[in-house]
Amino acid sequence: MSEIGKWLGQRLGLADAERLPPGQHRVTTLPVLDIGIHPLVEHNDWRLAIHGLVNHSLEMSWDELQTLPQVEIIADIHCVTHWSCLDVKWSGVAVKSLLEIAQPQPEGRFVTLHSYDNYTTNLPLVALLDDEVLLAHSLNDQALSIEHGGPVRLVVPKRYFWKSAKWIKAIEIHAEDRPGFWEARGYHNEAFPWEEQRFG
Ligand SMILES: Nc1nc2c(c(=O)[nH]1)N[C@H]1C(S)=C(S)[C@@H](COP(=O)(O)O)O[C@H]1N2
Ligand SMILES: [Mo]
Repeated sequence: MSEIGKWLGQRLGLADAERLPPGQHRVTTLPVLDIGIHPLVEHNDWRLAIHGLVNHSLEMSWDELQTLPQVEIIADIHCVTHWSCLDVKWSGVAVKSLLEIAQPQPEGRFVTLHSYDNYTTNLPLVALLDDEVLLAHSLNDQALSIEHGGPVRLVVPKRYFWKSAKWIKAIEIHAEDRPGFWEARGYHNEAFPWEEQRFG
């Protein structure tokens, strides 16, 4: 390799290393991780409900989801089991644009994400208003496979990956915070990788 190539590689390597939060190592493909049930949800059967403390509860079909503005993000994904996958491309709909339709009520400050495998996870509502929080139907320009949560999963890049509910079925908005599946089993409620909020 040329000197300039080596120099560039080191520069890039360094840059990548700087993108790894504490305690993380890099993987180049996204592993499959979940509680073990891969629900098969056909496009025709897929529904996403938004309910609870909202002015307009809604139930969205796959076709309706496609009519909403489509966005792409490239994000670094960090899992609590210490791997990080950099520059993952997701396409879908910003959760924010769905929440604009549903109109959460002022006292609705927390959400539970419900999935087709009965997994749940929780977040403050404001976390979902971030532009890069997506209902993703594509991963690296391919239709999202079942093992990665297809047809549609949540992607919340700024938190550890367990907050990114695969096979998402409903967004429930309530006044009080309710721990989800892993949060009730000792995982951190907030889950910020740069703060290394893994447990407790
Ligand atoms: N519905 C559902 N979503 C889930 C999980 C799950 O078990 N069920 N596991 C979470 C965990 S712990 C991780 S690390 C990521 C893994 O996503 P991946 O399999 O696409 O890498 O999904 C998250 N979302
Ligand atoms: Mo995980």
